[in-house]
Amino acid sequence: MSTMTELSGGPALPQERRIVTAIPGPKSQELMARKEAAVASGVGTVMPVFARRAGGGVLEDVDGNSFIDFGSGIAVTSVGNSAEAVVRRATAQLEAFTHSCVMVTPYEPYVEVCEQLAGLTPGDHAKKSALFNSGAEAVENAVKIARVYTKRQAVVVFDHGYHGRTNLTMALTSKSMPYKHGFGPFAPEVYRVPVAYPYRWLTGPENCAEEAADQAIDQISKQVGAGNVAAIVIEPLLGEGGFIEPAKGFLPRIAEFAKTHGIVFVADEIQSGFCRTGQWFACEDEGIVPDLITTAKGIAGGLPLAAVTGRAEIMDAAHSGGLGGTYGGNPVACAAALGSIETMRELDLPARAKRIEEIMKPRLQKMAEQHGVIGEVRGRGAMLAIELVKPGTKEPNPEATAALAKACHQEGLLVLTTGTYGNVMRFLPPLVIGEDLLNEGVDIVEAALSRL
Ligand code: PLZ
Repeated sequence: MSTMTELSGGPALPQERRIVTAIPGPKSQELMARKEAAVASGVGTVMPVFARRAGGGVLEDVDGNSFIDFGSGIAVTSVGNSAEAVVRRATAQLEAFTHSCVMVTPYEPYVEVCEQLAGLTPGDHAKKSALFNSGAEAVENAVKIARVYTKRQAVVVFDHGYHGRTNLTMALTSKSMPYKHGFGPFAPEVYRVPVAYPYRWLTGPENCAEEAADQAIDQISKQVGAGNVAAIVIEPLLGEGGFIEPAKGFLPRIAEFAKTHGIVFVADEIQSGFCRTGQWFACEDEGIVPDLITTAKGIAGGLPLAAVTGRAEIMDAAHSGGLGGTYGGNPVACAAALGSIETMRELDLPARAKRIEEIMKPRLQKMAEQHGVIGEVRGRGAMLAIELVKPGTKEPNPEATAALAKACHQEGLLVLTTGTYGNVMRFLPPLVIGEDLLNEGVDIVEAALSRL
């Protein structure tokens, strides 16, 4: 076993794949029947097994099956589940007090998380933060802050973008099914423009960045009016849209346009942030310094916490009492975040993410050469994906994607799909996963692909 697992500091959970029942096993089936009776049908499930324990690179179910984890609870447990520093700090906080509400009596961990965010996020300007419970709530608040600062209303988002499931963030999210269908009407003053998606750009990838930026800027200028735009919100590496890396040069053009017109440029790094792509934040790869950055997921090792961080003068534009919520920046979640950040620094998790790319990407690329069903391999760090197509075409192949995911699940690999067309298999292992497990997971994908 590689040192990666030893360094994870996780619980004494065997770092192995182990399938001892049919998937799902009898206990999971029993619980699933109870779920179906008691839990609203709208709350879906990717894998029909119930979790019992998780840590390092594995998740164990109630029947004793142990899965290699390539999902991290959707890019959340980057430091591993129940990471030592997260448990230690959160436990101490649980014993001290669980809640006071920062709007009633503040507490140090909240301030310390904001201090950490100021230091870690791109740019050396004065920064401030506000903390919330979920990614969607952070995005909503970024928009509120940008509107009050600019005294403008319009918000620009992109094709294939995902920003959440609340009313405003549904409006910002691109994909109808399952996120928006039947749930309207949606919030007004939201405008969607093209993103530089090289693989699917009509004229090919070569001029994609320039052409997409031209189109986006032209649409904003002509259809909205740059002077009406409060914020441009974009994921530097689009997650739910299909792990799309905007063609190099696109993001800088959009950021420059925002700057020229006094528009607040918001990087939504809820999925791509906190070491996931091999940097602390994905926008660093193109030297982008966003005015505001939204974070969640990886920030707190599994506890619900989210943040908006940005230029002090923008963050301070909201009147006192204008931002908040009962639970935002809960002390236990803040303590967990400090444990998570401590782990990321100590284990140099950006480097781990790069190492994961180094191991996985060439193997995925080799598979793509052998299997026409893989249209493209993409992503950075431990945010990697394969886009599946009908061989010989670029036609999306969601059926093959679903079949591949199911085959992997049966073999003991927890893996997720994504994408506007449901045809992208994404790989989001915990950054502390052992190299043996990582390779074993890729072996499973490879074998399942050959059987497809
Ligand atoms: N912005 C970039 O990735 C959450 C959604 C899973 P919440 N992505 C996973 C699902 O089907 O609900 C996400 C994101 C980006 C915002 C969000 C929203 O974060 O914490 O789920 O509200």
